[in-house]
Amino acid sequence: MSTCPIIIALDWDAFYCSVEEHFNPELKKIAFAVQQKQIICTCNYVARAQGVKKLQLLVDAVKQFPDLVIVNGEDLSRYRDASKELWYFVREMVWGGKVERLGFDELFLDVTDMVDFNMTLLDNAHVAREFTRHSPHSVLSFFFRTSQQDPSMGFSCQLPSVAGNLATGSLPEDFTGDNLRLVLGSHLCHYIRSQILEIKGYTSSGGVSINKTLAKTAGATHKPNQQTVLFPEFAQDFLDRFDIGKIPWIGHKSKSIILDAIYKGTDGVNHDSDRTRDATVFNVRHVASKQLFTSSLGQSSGEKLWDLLHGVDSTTVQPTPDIPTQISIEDSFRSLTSIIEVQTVLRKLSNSLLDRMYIDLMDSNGDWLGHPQTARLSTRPRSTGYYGSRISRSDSLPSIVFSSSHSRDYIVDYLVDRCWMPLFSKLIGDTKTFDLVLLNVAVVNIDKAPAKTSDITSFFGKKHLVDNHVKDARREELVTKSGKGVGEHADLEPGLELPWQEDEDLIYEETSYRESCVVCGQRIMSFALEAHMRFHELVD
Ligand code: DCP
Ligand code: MG
Ligand code: MG
Repeated sequence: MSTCPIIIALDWDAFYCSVEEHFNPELKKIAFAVQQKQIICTCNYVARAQGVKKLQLLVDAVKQFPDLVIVNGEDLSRYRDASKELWYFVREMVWGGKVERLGFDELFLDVTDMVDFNMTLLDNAHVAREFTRHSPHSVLSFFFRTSQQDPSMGFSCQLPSVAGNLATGSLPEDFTGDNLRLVLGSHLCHYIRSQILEIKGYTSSGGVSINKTLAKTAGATHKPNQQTVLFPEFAQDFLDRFDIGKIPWIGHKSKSIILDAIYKGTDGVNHDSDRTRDATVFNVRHVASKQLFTSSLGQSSGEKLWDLLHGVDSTTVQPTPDIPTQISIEDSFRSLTSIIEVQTVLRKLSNSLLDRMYIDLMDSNGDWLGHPQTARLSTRPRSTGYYGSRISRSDSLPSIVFSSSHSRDYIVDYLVDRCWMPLFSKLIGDTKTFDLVLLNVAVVNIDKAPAKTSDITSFFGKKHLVDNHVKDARREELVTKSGKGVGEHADLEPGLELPWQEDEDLIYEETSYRESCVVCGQRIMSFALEAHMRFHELVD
């Protein structure tokens, strides 16, 4: 009996552009790009056909494409709202709501139950007799049921034909068992994507396979408005041709660690330039070993990454909760050295944090859906570099943030003066001088609110008196062995760019989440940094 999961990965096409087009359909016909600070964070497919690239510097794009229309995308609220709406819509279609959000524009759907229920409806004798022969006469019209209760709900499809592209261009010999389940998954993926387009007006690219990594990787191969199925027997061949940096969750940092470990000579020196290092999955699998991975990346990260290169990913789809587990906002700098600068940044970050709390934690009646208990401030000293460890301190979150009777400015000042600055003093210790490259403010430990919570004083009366943040009661020292704070995934070993968590942050990070490129100094959204570094690899 087959047991492997059937996973669909969805990624909205040119997402920010699609949202803009939704509000202004005229844009559909023209080449346009969405700008955030000095970068084009995305562009529509009309623009891509002309050669405009995602993550191009604005100045270059405008010079190269003088007719390109630029839309300002600094305000993320519309994208966030659309992302949520699409997520809720998809969740309704998936049994048990097994849908995990990754960033704003990606979803993982575990449709195993839906597929297996429909497998039980298939005439097994027919399947066993006909579907192994590849006979054109063996086509079966099948009604895929999307409801267990209502037999009229569903859609028709032809079996064993596959809906969408094949990741390796080849069809399996055998269309029974897991392969047939994947075929059913491909039809379901097609149906879900069609519903999204018909009812919500958004196109997406989909991948269907037996785990999240394979589904996501497959889905990225045919875009826009297409889908791709990857059968397990072809998974290794499929992965082998990618650069390891293209495999989801293997970031720039992990890639360099792996390549350094492979190409380091016996004298401990790298003799090969980046360009001559063969970074294909095929090569890395053959010249490296699991032992080399674990010794360079740590036991757990090494094993996980080694498994990913072999198509093995046992992480399950974790349905995303309605309210986030934490909200964090950050900004990065070349060098932050004065208290005045720190205060200015903290004021700006506090404003963004409050915006985000209102959007993500408050319902349309103004009632709080979740109550963060803890405020956390993190930083990264310049001495540890742009990829260095963060250090964090945290304390109770002043309940004034939930107040509707104080002005925004008052709340922001209160937070800066009485929450963040005391935490900052603890962070930098006795030293009078500091040089920082990052500041992050976060609210964590978010409790789900009881049904009716508009009376904040009754809810917070016991735990969160307005002034309780200054109390010195048992403050956790949050710097751990690895230098990361609690909530910063302190238990992780270096190397694994922990995708799920990092991207969970992504959902809740603000536009200001930028880092400076160590090569050219440009300020780039941190999740774009890796792509940007690839750009350097190509041109330098
Ligand atoms: N985004 C961003 N900065 C980045 C990457 C993405 O601001 N470095 C934003 C803009 C994108 C959205 O996130 O619209 C989704 O990112 P994708 O990488 O999925 O890109 P698109 O959806 O725009 O295009 P595609 O059709 O290639 O998926
Ligand atoms: Mg996308
Ligand atoms: Mg995406």
